[in-house]
Amino acid sequence: MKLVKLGGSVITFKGERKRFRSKITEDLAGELAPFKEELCVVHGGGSYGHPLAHRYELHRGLHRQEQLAGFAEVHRSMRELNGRVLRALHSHMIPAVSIPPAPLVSMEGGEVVSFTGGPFQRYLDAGLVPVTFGDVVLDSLRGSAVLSGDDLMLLLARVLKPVTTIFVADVDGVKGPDGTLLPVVSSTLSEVPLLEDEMDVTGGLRRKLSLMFQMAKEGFRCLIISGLARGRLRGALEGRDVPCTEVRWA
Ligand code: IP8
Repeated sequence: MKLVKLGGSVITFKGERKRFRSKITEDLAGELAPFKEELCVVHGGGSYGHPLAHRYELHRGLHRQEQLAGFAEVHRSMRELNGRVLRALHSHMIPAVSIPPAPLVSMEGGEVVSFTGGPFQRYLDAGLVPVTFGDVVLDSLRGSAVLSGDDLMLLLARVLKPVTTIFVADVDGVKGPDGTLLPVVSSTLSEVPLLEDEMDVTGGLRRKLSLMFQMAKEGFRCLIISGLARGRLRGALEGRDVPCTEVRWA
């Protein structure tokens, strides 16, 4: 089975307020379509999630009454984005069904402490394509936390045991200091050049990579590819050599 994350920077225009990249997402859905019998999709928040969650400081916990309205608004915005992703998948005859993550995840101090993955396997067994997404969730210590799509990739990989996990980004992969694409990034590499985005409420590229290293450590093949270059997602899913970065443990 294949586990694919459509990054928020690919399916939305990240610098703008709630702008969906419909053409790109539909093209990506077309590339996913041949694999619909063995597919689970996760998507990020992009401009539908991060700026709002940041504005209400939901990644820092619930401390003020007005944050409740913010919590509800971020969730609604993520549901809106999720509806658009579903529509793109449906336009390519992928039987995609939304499984919102919040009721299935318990968080404590910003860390996931339990995850119920059974529903995902049941949907897959029924021939459907489960689609889930990063969202605001309750946190037993802080009140609220932001669960990222990357966290979900690790949690789902443990349950679904995918052959390949693909992170679709708006860049070709990880670049070295001279700007060339690194075909492999290993956990022993001490200095990976990282660009941080201060609006990112789920830890940016640093946290993303550490989750990927964890996935690689647990034996999952983990690729970062560009969703803006046509055919790469399909090529990677077919097991062909495409420009990408593979994240490896050690
Ligand atoms: O873009 C974050 O998911 P991510 C979701 O995968 C929200 O980190 C609500 C910001």
